Amino acid sequence: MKGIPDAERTLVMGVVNVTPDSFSDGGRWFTPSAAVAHGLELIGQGADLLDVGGESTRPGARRVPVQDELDRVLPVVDGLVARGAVVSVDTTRAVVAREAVARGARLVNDVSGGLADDAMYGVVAETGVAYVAMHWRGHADVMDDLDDYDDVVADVRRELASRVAGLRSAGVRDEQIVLDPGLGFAKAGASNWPLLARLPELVGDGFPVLVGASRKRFLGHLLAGPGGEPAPPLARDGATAAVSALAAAAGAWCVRVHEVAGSADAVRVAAAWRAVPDPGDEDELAVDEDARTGGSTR
Ligand code: PMM
Repeated sequence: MKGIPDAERTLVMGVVNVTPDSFSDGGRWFTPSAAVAHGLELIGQGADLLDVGGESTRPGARRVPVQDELDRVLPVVDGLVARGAVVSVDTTRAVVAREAVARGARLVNDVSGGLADDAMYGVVAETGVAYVAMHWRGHADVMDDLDDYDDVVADVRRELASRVAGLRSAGVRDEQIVLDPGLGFAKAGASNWPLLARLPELVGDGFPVLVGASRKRFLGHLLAGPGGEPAPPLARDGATAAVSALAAAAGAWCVRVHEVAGSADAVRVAAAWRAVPDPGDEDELAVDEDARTGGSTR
């Protein structure tokens, strides 16, 4: 099946990191069977799709050899696809994307937006797979030094627009493209909040938007204890769910989270919130009244 998965509400993507060192859940689901079991558990908690990744993007992380990434990711993609899950592969490598798509992955989630591998756009064009282009400026070992913006929202939108131009010229269709502001990637703490608060600007650019705030450092700093020490990753899930609600209310297509249950509730709250018609909009109210009465009141 092709195309970007869709629903009436914002989707919830559950994270399945098959890595020994991801910043919030490294090593917990490192064997294929543990990772598949974890993915199925996330579906039970309300995940609409699962993002399988074999390379940590934790700040400072070193690159993983390509064969190790393939060995980590492919058995998990196989196991989850066989159980009917909608699978996304979190990779910056064209060869990993190609193999995962051949095994049934429906989405390629590329945190580098294609900048890490020249062959990526060609694979996306050729396979017709849905593709997340995240805002990125460099690999994890250098990204903390690349946080220099005039206006972080305008700069991120402009850089994402250039990713879109590259995708189009490689033959990728607009219907395949999802954009992501890349929270925490070459973004110091304070740079993340404008990207969230001004999310409607990115949504307004016309592509589905994915938001990945889950357990990130800027939430740890927000929730710092009295001595200023950041809240640990596992203590950031309430704040993550709050971001999910607000992002969904702002029109995000999907939220990417480690703890699914809270965000599954949050996106439903946002959908109910958004479904209430604006009393200032008479056309919308009339349509709503028609829907309730079968159009018999006029
Ligand atoms: N963040 C991480 C990994 N993959 N993908 C997208 N599209 N957006 C993100 O914000 C994102 C991502 C880092 O978090 P992890 O190490 O906990 O998976």
